[in-house]
Amino acid sequence: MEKETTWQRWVKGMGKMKEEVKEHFSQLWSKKETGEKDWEELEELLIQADMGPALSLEIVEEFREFKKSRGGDDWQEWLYQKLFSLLEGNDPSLFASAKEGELKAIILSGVNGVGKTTAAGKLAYLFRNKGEKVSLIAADTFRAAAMEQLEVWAQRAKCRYFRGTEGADPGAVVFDGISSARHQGDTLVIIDTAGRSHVNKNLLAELEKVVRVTKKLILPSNLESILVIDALAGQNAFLQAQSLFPVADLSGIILTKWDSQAKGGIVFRIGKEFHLPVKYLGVGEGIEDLVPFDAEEFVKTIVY
Ligand SMILES: Nc1nc2c(ncn2[C@@H]2O[C@H](COP(=O)(O)OP(=O)(O)OP(=O)(O)O)[C@@H](O)[C@H]2O)c(=O)[nH]1
Ligand SMILES: [Mg+2]
Repeated sequence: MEKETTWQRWVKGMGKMKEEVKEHFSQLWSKKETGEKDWEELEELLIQADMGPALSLEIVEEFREFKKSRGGDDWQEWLYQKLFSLLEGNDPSLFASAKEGELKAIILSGVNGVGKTTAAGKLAYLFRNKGEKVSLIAADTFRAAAMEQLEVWAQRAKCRYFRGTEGADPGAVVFDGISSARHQGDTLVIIDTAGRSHVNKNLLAELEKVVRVTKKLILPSNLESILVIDALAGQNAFLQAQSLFPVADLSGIILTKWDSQAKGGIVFRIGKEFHLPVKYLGVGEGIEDLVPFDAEEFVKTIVY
């Protein structure tokens, strides 16, 4: 059997939800008499698609207005414009304005188990294939197993790897790792951090220090601070991610586990509530399973 293309998997990740949403819009559009119940059903469906309550209500209300005024005769065009506006300016590229010849850095943060270490490995592979000289830095000094896991990814991606001792201060490890990378003539460091939860103040303080240390050594234009979010985590993902905002000075998002029946709406909710670009989607556990997020293509796939 031919291997599924990343695109196919990407689309499949949105599951049945996409078809249901489309069908609902189409039915409501052609229905002569619509009642409160019809609109409530649509709202419920959008919430189930992970758009979140506020955005779901907003879309329903605006669509109701549009239908009433018959401001156009094409609901798909309307929906396309509405959804695309939520992702306006979503640029998936990293280091769009990086200074050539200066070391670049990516910091990956996020709550436990979302896929940070996996994303670090995939990014190392991706950038190495683009000709960058990459170092993976294990700033998750919390568990020896975590550092070893990253080392395995470094071997797969065929890049350099830097770690400190177990329990070492992650800020100090990052300082040493970046200094070493610079000394070796690397062009990119990717920093994997420990999973943390909003209730653990120590880990949050550690992350803040990792970011602070990195900023001292890397130009702002050459730094990407990426929040990794599990696309399946729904409402929880939002609550947990919010706690990392003040400490990580984020520039973008990677959504992982897209292949495991993610519902798609989370992308719009992120656009609406976080105002951060989605950079990549994780579409599997393999090293190549990372696709750049193309907002236009994505909205087209949902609407048409
Ligand atoms: N299906 C699927 N699984 C993924 C994806 N990304 C990561 N995983 C899996 O999710 C699990 C956790 O991944 P890790 O990369 O260890 O997550 P982490 O955020 O580093 O975890 P901690 O360091 O413990 O906080 C592993 O079993 C990965 O294989 C993805 O895009 N798709
Ligand atoms: Mg990890």
